[in-house]
Amino acid sequence: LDLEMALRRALDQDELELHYQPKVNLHTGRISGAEALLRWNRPGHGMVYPAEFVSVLEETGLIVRTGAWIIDAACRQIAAWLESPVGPIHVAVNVASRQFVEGDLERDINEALERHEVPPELLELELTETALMSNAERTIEVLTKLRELGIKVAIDDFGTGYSSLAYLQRFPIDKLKIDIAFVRNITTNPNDAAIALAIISMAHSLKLRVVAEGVESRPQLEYLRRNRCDEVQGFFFSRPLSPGDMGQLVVNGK
Ligand code: G
Ligand code: G
Ligand code: MN
Ligand code: NA
Repeated sequence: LDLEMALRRALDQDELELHYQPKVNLHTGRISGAEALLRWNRPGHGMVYPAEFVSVLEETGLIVRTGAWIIDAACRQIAAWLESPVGPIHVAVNVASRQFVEGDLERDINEALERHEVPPELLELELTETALMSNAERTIEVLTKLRELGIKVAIDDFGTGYSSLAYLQRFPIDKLKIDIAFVRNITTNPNDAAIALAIISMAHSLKLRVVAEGVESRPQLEYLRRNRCDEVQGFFFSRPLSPGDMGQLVVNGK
């Protein structure tokens, strides 16, 4: 309850921030975009990470208001980069299922894109399988409209949920993100490797792109590259960065 009150205050007082973890395109070797990750700069506590408060946002429904703030903040940042030497950056935001059901995600996104004059192609949404399944009809309806605008959709933490191949192809999506659990031991555990390879193969046969998250070492990266994974994200390349550091990394790589 204390945490809920503190989070309401955080929203009112502008204590939330987004950090950005780069994704690298394995075909070009260049930064292809970034995932926006929520941070709470809580007075007296320093930087607080989502593991400590996202569940409270979700349980209290505050995630709907926070989600709208996240989309607006991401679009504001895309616009700032566009007008700077950094240039166009694809930004992925995490979306919770309650945003589809209780919020008006389509309106929030349209307003943010217009307010900041952001091309929809630069915005990507990450949803978990659980979020997709919890209200499939409504989710498909909203995602279909958003994709008509040019927004990209990725399934996050893929492989940990219950999506069958048949189910997956009903959803209007562009990408799968292989869950960190299968990436962690990809070069040492044949079962994890088999799952990762199956996801890559399945994704490509459905014309979807594949991102691996949690890549921490060169052997993991090389294994994924050899096996035709399209993009990687993880500590090997970079931790989540402040907007300033993210922009600097892109500019230095040009
Ligand atoms: O940044 P970090 O690795 O600590 O994030 C931990 C978890 O919190 C991730 O699994 C991520 O999906 C979730 N998370 C981070 N930022 C957001 C956000 O903006 N919205 C939602 N719904 N979840 C987020
Ligand atoms: O949306 P999601 O929960 O998947 O967010 C990604 C989470 O994974 C963030 O909390 C981020 O800090 C974390 N993360 C990103 N890269 C790595 C990595 O290479 N190793 C580990 N252990 N965690 C990572
Ligand atoms: Mn994510
Ligand atoms: Na994830």
